[in-house]
Amino acid sequence: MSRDRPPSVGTSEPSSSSNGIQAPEVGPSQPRPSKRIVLMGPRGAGKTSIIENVFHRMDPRDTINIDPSRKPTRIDFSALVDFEVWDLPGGQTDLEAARLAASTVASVIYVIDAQAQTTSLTEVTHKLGLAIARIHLLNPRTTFDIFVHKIDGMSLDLRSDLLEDMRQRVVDVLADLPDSGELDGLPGWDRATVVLPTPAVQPTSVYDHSILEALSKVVRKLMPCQGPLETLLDSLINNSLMEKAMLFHLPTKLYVGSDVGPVDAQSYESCSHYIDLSLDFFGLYGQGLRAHTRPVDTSSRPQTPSASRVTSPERSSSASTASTPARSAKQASRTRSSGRVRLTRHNEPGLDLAHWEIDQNLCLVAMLRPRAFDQHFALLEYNVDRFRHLVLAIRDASRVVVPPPS
Ligand SMILES: Nc1nc2c(ncn2[C@@H]2O[C@H](COP(=O)(O)OP(=O)(O)O)[C@@H](O)[C@H]2O)c(=O)[nH]1
Ligand SMILES: [Mg+2]
Repeated sequence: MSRDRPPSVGTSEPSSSSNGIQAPEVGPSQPRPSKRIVLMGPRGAGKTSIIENVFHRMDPRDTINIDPSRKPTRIDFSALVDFEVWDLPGGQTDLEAARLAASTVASVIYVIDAQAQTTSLTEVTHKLGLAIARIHLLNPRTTFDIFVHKIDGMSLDLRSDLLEDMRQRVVDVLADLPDSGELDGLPGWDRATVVLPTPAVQPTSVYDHSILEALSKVVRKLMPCQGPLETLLDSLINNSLMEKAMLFHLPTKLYVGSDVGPVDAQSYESCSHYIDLSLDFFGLYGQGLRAHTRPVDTSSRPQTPSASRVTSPERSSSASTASTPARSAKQASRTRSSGRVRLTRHNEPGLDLAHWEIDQNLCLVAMLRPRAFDQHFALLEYNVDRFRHLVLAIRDASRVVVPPPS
């Protein structure tokens, strides 16, 4: 797959706005190698299915036809930071054997088949404990996540029991390893000083949003710009009558940023469904994913409240009463697309969901209070325009200019 763009270098710095959204402190731009994420775990756990489903939008039902992986494969994508995602063939946990220097691996995701026999889970957990310990000794900065995969079809109770069981198994294995003697002789191992990391355990399935939520968390952990981004999103919602704002990587629907409030599964699903709806809608008109780079029709006006259940996504426009912010919004909306839907319940206006293109891969999705769009349209567009400029400055400051050592 090649959805990523060639790396580019940016030098622009975030600037401050006079309308509430302030530029956060962002360090000087530095060349950075891609963040390397490695998926490992037993054969048949679902690693390649995850890659195919998330990055190639393969229907989960088609993953049944995926051939067993024979060699490591890599996918690149860019979302503020550039990432490489590696899929190791079944059972391989030795990074060196995969020609990946541990020092270059930012994150390891260990995928476990939740539907596997309990006896096999014991063996798998032991193997993953050893892999975590070995990699940690080589690179203490590597983050670890365990995806307890294929949780679809399980009741909520069963899921939480399984997760708790897995967490306990991992904690036990990592606690027992130092006494087992299996780490003795490994470079860097010192019982007195080394503390083995406890990985995050997340439930996943390619049949629902859980895989995207879990992968989003991994990706966000690796983004040094999370702090400034969160500050910006927080400032945006506080100044723009928004309930929630999230920054999405459009090709995958991974979210790479959120305001400081929690991201519950329902908010994520609402935003994710909204993205699908918008893409389908624009797709109807032959624009598909690239709809987001087409010029916007500035002739339409914001819609008035409607009793319909879902208002069709509309192209954004600037308000006709052109204040300074409105003029700025108008300029921006000539080249960037946006849209919204209104959710109504029992004929009462509920939240509005809206999106604004940030760049060809990134999209801001927000939940807005009722009537925010109709009564404060110019302010909203102005603030989003400021937000966009600052996010693009963050993106440019995070760009890769040096290829990762291999
Ligand atoms: N039920 C279920 N099956 C899955 C899921 N993900 C993958 N699978 C199935 O697991 C099998 C092995 O998947 P594959 O990606 O080849 O595993 P890998 O060896 O770890 O790369 C395939 O038959 C997939 O259809 C999932 O989330 N739920
Ligand atoms: Mg595979």
